[in-house]
Amino acid sequence: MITRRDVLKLAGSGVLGAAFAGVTVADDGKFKLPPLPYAEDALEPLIDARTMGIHHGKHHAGYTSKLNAAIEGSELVGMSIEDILGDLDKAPDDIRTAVRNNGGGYANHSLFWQIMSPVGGGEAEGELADAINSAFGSFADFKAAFSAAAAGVFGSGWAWLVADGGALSISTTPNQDSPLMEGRRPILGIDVWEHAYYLNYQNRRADYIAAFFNVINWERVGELYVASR
Ligand code: MN3
Repeated sequence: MITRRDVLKLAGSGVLGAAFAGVTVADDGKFKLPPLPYAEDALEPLIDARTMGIHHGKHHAGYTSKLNAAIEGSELVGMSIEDILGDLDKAPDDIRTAVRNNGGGYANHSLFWQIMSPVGGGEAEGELADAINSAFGSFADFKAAFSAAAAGVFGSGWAWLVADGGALSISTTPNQDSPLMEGRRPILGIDVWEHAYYLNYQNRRADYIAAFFNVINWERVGELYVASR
């Protein structure tokens, strides 16, 4: 007999389609901190190793453990992060804010590591390039609009490239909110919390955003785009 949790695990494994950014729920129902797909110093000098180590090993790990602590004993245990964030009204009142903040942080960073690479940069290719040209006019126009959105986030938050049934758009969210909370699928995001760049860039967020474009893993973003359709 296949249970709902089995189906969710199958979905997470890619057998039944693409779950959000490959994030899966472990057998014990707890979310796991996904390993970095490269060494902490792999994106040097654009993203320094100390920032990467703290960001993944402390911040992301913290969101993960606090998410697990928040949902423990609730009916959210065993659900995918996509399903949890897609209907926060399902979360009990006393844990909804914790689930929103830490579940968002868990999902956002799980995507963030994947869409960067030590051999990143360049431009989107294939279907994603076509979709970017269709939505924004050209890759350069997209880059300018995305960079402006990221620069314009007041305080802590994220800028996103979101796919809705194949159509692309740029959006921003405050804090650790995710487009998944609006039923929308992010395929690229930049973390503009100061913890993402302050050690290396201090107040120069624009320099960090420019550097980010030199580490974007467009192959992975393209896969996420195709999977979103
Ligand atoms: Mn962060």
